Amino acid sequence: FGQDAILAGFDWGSYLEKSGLLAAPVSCFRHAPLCAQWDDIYVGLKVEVLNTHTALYWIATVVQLTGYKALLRHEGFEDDDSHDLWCNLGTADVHPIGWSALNNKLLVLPQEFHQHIKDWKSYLMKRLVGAHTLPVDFHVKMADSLRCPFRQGFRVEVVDRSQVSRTHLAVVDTVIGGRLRLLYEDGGLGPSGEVLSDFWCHMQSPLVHPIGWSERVGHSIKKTDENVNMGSHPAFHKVLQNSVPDQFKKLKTVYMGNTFFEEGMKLEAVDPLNLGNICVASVRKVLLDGYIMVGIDGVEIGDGSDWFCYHASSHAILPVGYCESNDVSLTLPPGYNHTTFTWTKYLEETGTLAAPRRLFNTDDVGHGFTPGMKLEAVDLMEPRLVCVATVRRCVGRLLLLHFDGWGPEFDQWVDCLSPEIYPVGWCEITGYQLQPPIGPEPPQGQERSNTSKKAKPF
Ligand code: MLZ
Repeated sequence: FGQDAILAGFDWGSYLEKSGLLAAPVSCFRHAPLCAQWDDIYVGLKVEVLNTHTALYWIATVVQLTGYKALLRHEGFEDDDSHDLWCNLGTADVHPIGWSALNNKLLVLPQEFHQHIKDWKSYLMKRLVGAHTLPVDFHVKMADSLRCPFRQGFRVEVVDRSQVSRTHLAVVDTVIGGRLRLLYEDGGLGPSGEVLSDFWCHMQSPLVHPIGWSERVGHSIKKTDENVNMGSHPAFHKVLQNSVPDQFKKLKTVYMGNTFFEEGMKLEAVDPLNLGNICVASVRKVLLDGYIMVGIDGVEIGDGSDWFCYHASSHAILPVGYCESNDVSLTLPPGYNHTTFTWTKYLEETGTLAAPRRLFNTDDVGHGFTPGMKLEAVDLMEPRLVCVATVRRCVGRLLLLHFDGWGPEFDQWVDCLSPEIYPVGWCEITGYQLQPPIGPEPPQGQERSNTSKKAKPF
């Protein structure tokens, strides 16, 4: 599986035109390249763009924006959209006005115009007076934001995909657009040297940590099996280098003083293995630095191996009653049903307390996403895959993402600040493979059911 969008003939421009839907603007994605610059990018900007057929530059106007992609109309065509072209502003073929002159490139009037514009010099002057263009440092900023503090051979601690309650040492193999391909240190190699167990996540993912993190906060870590030799894989040929806290995103500091989460307290939590479900859950263990281990009520195996570590500031843990007040269907423990379940009764029955509301980070961050917006999003159950997706719902800072062409059982709740969601055109800029929608969209109006799709870890 895993099909490249370009090979499959997928094109964001025509896909969006067909569906009539909009892409989420780059300014919604705070970790994305050029997010901070995006206020200066708008419809009406003029740019110099390379004509790939003639290898010459000409001037064009942005007539539409979808993510990083701009629909350009060449100067001279005015209301004629027949030659409009989609262009990724993050790639190097689009420049501010004046760039050609500075770089000794020819700005050449395309053949087609010779007939109908007689005095094109004064025509152009008229069109350019008062026009705005890309910031001069646009591509420099772009390159800066793609710099990444990780390289092949860096060691990290990352969630163990075979047992989510513990971490495992891993080595960075590949970095694309800030996303890391990690190889578990004893992941094993197949008969032809292929890696049997890898894991992908963005360098700012909450699942990846510097060396020493597990021990410091009291999280369990799998011991590397020294008998498994990874020596024949190139990532292990490097002088391995331990990653340090400075390379990672700083989390909101939480004060763990007098009132903090306590073992046994109840809450609502996104099920780490079925990310479309928000479930009745319990705090199982309190670690240091604001981390807690959470178990999903009624389905725990009992040995703690299915607990999951969330930071107190995580979007994935919510106070009791959150689903009800936001009209989200809460996934109940087996044996309970929606007509009879109430939190008050449940807390009474189980003799437990609800975790105090103020411990949760449900701050509304004013994110700008709205239902229907398209984006490129990681399928966190197969985190190698960046897929064509749609925002289905927005609840506080949570977004319910739908993967185009896939059933509602694949939907996932993610934080609006998740580093695993990207603007339309991100894959094209970074060279990451984009997964196109498979097949046509399933019939609309179908509500997701609360059933587990698969109990397969990631
Ligand atoms: N092997 C998996 C791929 C699912 C990928 C879905 N991405 C939205 C399956 O077919 O179940």
